[in-house]
Amino acid sequence: MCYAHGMSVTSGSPAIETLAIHAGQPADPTHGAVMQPIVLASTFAQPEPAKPLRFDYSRSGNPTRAALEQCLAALEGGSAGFAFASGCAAATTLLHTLRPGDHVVSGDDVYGGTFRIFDKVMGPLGIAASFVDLRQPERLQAALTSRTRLVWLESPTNPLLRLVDLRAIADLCRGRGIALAVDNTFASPVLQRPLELGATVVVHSTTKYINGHSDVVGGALITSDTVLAERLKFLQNAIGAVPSPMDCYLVLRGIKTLPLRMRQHVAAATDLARRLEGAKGVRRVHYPGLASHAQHELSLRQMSGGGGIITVELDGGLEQAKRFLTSLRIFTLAESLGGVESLAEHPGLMTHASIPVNRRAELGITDGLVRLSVGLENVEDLWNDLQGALAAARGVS
Ligand code: P1T
Repeated sequence: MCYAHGMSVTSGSPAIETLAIHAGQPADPTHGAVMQPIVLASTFAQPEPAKPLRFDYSRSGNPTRAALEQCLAALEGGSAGFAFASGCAAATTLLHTLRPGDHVVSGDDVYGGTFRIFDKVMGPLGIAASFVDLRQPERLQAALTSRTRLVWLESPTNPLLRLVDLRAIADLCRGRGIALAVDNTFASPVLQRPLELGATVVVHSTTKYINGHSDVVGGALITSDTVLAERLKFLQNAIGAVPSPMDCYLVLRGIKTLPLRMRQHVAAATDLARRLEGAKGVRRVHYPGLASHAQHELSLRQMSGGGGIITVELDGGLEQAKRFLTSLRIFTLAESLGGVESLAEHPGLMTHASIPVNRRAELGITDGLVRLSVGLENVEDLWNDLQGALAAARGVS
């Protein structure tokens, strides 16, 4: 496969740093432009009726989107990638491979918007979902029915950063002919590659680390299953929730620094998680890279770093959490994660508000829980910001 002009790779695959910059992006053959052109055309001239060249209409396929899709496939080690207008659009398109009467087992700790798709969009269409704590793979076995067609999970999970043993779950699924979808948004392909561990399809909100600059909403699906890839290609075009060429370009540009960014996100989050563990006003720190994380050993086995998100249970309740969040000066109080700038949010009131309150309580999404997305600012500045907000939460100003 040729990754770039003059760079033909015949043996072995280049490392992820090289793929991030070159995969799917050979120099433009017309002008030699080294950056991918943004092809805004909605339609393409055809030499004969119904005999297009490579592209005919930009919902079906577009050169800038194709470059992004090839790059995403290479990063995840898949053979086909599909880009969407959002992570939710990617999820909904994948779920349209199912039929009424089919059953999905989903991890119980997932993004609130994903829960809402299962609960309020796919449920009424006759596709039932069970929500299961997949930290113990045996629980999956108990939840399967003769109609289960798909297992869906996040690892690390949003917002509690729990892990699922991907290889163990993949083995259970494969034995029964059930597809496994892994939402790899929190880890990114730099820290975890689910297809290599046996997943059927990887899901991304490219809005997050993949783009990394909080200026695009996007999503992706990546697979090596050729039958599923054919179906996804059909559904991507038929449903039409595709991203604009401009957004595809921005995501491609963001990807070029993904490996570099992830290394710094992990280094800073590990440092801050350790400091937060001993800090006044902090009840508990959830971070897979900490030795105190219940699944730290699994994180060492299936990830190459604990990620850039830290979830913290503060002493006290909603009032303390609100004081903490509104006292931050460098962390911005906002939904989303994975950008160069640090963000903080309250899962119970914000990203996971669509999950019923009793289910949130069962999961451990408490009033005092806050989620931090550690950005690329100076770590001492971030620590000072957190210390100031912790003091404010305790009523010390
Ligand atoms: O926002 P969108 O691009 O549609 O992606 C949805 C999505 C899918 N999967 C995971 C793990 C996610 O975290 C998200 C979006 N999450 C947030 C906006 C958030 O702040 O958690």
